[in-house]
Amino acid sequence: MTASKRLFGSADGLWSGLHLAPGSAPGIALAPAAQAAIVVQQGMIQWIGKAAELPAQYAGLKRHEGSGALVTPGMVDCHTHLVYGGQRASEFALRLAGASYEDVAKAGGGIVSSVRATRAASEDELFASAAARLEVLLAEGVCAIEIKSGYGLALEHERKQLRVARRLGEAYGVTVRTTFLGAHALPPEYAGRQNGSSEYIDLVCQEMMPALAAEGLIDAVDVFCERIGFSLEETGRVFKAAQALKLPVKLHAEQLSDMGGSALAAGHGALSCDHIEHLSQAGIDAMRNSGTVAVLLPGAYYTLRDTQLPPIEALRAAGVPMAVSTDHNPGTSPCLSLLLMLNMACTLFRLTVPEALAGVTLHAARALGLQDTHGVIAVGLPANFVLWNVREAAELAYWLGGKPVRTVVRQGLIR
Ligand code: DI6
Ligand code: FE
Repeated sequence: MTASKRLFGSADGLWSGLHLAPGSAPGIALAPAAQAAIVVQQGMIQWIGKAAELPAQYAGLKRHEGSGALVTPGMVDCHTHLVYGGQRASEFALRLAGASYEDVAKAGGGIVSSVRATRAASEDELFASAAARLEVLLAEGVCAIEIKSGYGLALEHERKQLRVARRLGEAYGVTVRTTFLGAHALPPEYAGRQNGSSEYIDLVCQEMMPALAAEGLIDAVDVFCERIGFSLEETGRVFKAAQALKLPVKLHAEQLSDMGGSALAAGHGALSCDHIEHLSQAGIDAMRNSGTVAVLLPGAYYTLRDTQLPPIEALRAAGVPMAVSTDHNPGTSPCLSLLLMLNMACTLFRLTVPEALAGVTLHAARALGLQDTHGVIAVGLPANFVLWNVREAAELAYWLGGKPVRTVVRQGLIR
């Protein structure tokens, strides 16, 4: 895949002939058949409502004809590891032959093999490969994306990844939230040392995080809290260091086992706990009390052929907001389609279509702390919305491999 260049036009004007997907514009309830309109001025949403109630002052604006398209907020992909060197198709083959994810990791493959390839790549090489992947996500209507580090595992290489993430945001006019995941895996040079894990966590907390935060490269901090990652105690140390720098936290929690990470994260006011297949009721209660978003990652569940479903019914009963994301990464979710995740969230995890749609818009925005600017269509927000060639919202989750996007408006431009 290679990156390509395109020219964009302004989205300013009157967008007419639209159908509003349910839940897309808070406070605006239209009958399914009612035509909606959106007014964009200087890249911002100026008005949205029933076309028949359009204020006269907007009637003469340049018109963008929707021709009955369904409109949703711009999609938000709230958990990705988009920037890395190489790829890991060979591991896919090993797993087909019976090896587990943990087997592959213990044998020196897994995350550490992406670390080798990421360290070996230049910043420009990482930019080019990630840009090509980003373009695929953007073409499906993604308007905001989280990008984690965690394949560098040394200051200069984590910096390189985060710088690429920032550059992608600027080059593509897409909102990028960077997450420092220095505590993703033990770097090879620390493996086999007596206190290697603890010493590496010291490096993460005392050197890497403060330096990268000072360079403005970190929007949030994450840890892989797992048997093959870092312990609860080490996770707590990383969170403490993040809080000292006033950085919000999130967590790869309870993916392969119940480590109690979600309750710890919730206790630190985490934005989100992600994966959570093995989440306990105590974890759910803690997340509800802290307003932490549950990020569901069906692509990893599917790729690993996991059989432990996240506790969807209990999360729903507790009122914990559920987001859905690609978890794009070269090991467990080489997925470049948020729409496919919408389908899998419904088919595999039994979310309803409105829940899944809120999961890739409203709740995904909240998982990134972007709830005031993304995830809904509302007056005063930057114009981020998608016109779809479908009649009803359920089609967005229903078609497998369809190409339903008609037009993407991102940061006030038609893409
Ligand atoms: N959980 C995941 O799903 C990814 N990282 C993590 O902590 C997998 C990363 C990889 O295998 O490269
Ligand atoms: Fe992940």
